[in-house]
Amino acid sequence: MVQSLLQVSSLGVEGEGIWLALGTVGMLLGMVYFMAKGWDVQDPEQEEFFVITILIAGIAAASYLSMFFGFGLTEVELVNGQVLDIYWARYADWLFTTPLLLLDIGLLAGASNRDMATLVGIDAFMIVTGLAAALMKIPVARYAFWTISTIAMLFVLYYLVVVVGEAASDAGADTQSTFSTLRNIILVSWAIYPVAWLVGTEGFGLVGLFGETLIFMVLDLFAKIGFGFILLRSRAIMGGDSAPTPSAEEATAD
Ligand SMILES: *C/C=C(C)/C=C/C=C(C)/C=C/C1=C(C)CCCC1(C)C
Repeated sequence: MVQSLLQVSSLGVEGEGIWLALGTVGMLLGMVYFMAKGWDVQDPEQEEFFVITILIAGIAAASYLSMFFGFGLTEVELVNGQVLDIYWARYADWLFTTPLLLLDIGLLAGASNRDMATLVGIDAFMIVTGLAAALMKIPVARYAFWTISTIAMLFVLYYLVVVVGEAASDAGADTQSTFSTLRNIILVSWAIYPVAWLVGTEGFGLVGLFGETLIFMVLDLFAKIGFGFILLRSRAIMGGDSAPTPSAEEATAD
């Protein structure tokens, strides 16, 4: 049923394919912009931020394109007989892109390898338990895993603010200000994901697949392309943060 509808319309189960197409285009545009901007970057440390951020957009573009073609969509039949359409490909995307986003901000802040490993570990646990929540057949189990995943997310956000924030406080003024902007983007956008899951088809179903796909598309673009745009245009990356005096900052502004 799901497959044949997709073949006929290519627009998904509820027409959400339009948002998947827009998501694909948005990620590709972001990726091309980051590639163009990073084309003649020579400094290996700068290059690292470009490679990571281009990779984030590329992985998300591939994931959106695959979902647009109906790959990565599965049906979960609950014990009460209800059938849910779940795009599991999102979780495969997030398993790689959320650690890469944390790597970007961790490198910016100058966090230690040990702190980064902890952060990425909890983050991966959050995504895997989120996938488990989406695939469980027993409703109580779904909400139990949602709760576990959300607790892991709170740890990730806490760690980002306190531990990574502590590392950033030793950096120059440009780095500190870019760090707080990016940290706030993560705090605001990431916290909406579990809410979208809960009100969407995986949870209470207050919003259908059409609306849920739209919400995730906007969140994904903001959390990845918006994030990358601010990071890769920042003076912290592009302007050289070694001279934090106001006059020197003005002289190096692009
Ligand atoms: C680019 C993609 C990003 C930034 C995705 C972030 C995703 C999350 C923060 C997801 C969190 C979830 C929970 C905390 C509870 C269970 C459901 C999830 C996986 C949506």
